[in-house]
Amino acid sequence: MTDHHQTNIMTLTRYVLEEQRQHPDATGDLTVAMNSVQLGCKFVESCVRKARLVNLVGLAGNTNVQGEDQKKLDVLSNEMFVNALKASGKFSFMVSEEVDDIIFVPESLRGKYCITFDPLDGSSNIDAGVNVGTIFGIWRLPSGPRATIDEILVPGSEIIAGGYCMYGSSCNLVLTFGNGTVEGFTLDPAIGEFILTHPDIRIPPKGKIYSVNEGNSMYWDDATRSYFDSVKYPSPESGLKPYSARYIGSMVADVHRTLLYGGVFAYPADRKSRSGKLRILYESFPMAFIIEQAGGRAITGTQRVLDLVPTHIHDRCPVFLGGTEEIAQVEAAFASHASWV
Ligand code: P6P
Repeated sequence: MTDHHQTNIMTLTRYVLEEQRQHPDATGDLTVAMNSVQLGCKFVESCVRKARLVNLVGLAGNTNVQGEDQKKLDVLSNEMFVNALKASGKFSFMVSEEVDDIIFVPESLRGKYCITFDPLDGSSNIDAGVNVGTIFGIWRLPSGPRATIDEILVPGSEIIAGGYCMYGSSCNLVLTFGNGTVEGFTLDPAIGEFILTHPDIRIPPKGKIYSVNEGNSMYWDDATRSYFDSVKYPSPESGLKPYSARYIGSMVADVHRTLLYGGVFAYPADRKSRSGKLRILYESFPMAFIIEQAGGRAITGTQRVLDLVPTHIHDRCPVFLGGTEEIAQVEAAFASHASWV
């Protein structure tokens, strides 16, 4: 029987179902949960795509917990995700970058998972048409629907699913369930399905690109400065060429390029932000999980990001993520130079 590829497509829904079948004790709850995540991403993609047409960009007049101006798309995206995830009946708690406090799901709809998400990360770039994205992480609550909020502030290594959806020239959803593989899907708007286009993504151990906001370099500690100097000004005897600099200022876009091409992405601690800028629960943990499952590493400079335990839902941490050889070089710089981490 000839396998007519175009009639036997691996959609995200089918992939999640097949993943469920790998676990005899699976109840299908995560499958339903992932469908609500998919719905949120498809909705945001359609809004971002037509944002400039229906004037959805521009300030919504209020600010979020980070004190940043909330753009209309932020508000819309957050509401869509909260409603879709609540309606799934698979989550008891949610943490959103756009909401000050923990979002409690009504008793009748509580489930055994907690989800943390940034509904529209990089949104300050929307007006310029730069790629933005949704980042999410899913944790299983030991006490299920009866869980208390202390079950959210656990080591990042407890995460069971992590992913992002990037809204750009195409819509790419990248996901891992911690089974050692990272899968990339592309939305086919004609049928409204995410199709597997990048199976088993592996990050190169070493690349040629560094990605950091050098506008903060005067505030860096010695270790951070020493690391970036080592890739910008390689010693003549090393025979190495300087890395290229690529920084979009939208984490999903910068991490996606790093995942596919290799190199290092960083948001280091600096004198202005001693814990860095990126939020642990819904930026650093999901991205660290993806990079590790793709064969790379993610550290604060001195410790593994996924070993951190946040004390507050909007805590931040410094992040260096990339291929194993890149991160070994970061570690060496932090081992031999003063740092705040
Ligand atoms: P900076 C976007 O606001 C964001 O949270 C991430 O998407 C991005 O990596 C970072 O901030 C950019 O921060 O200070 O370099 O503009």
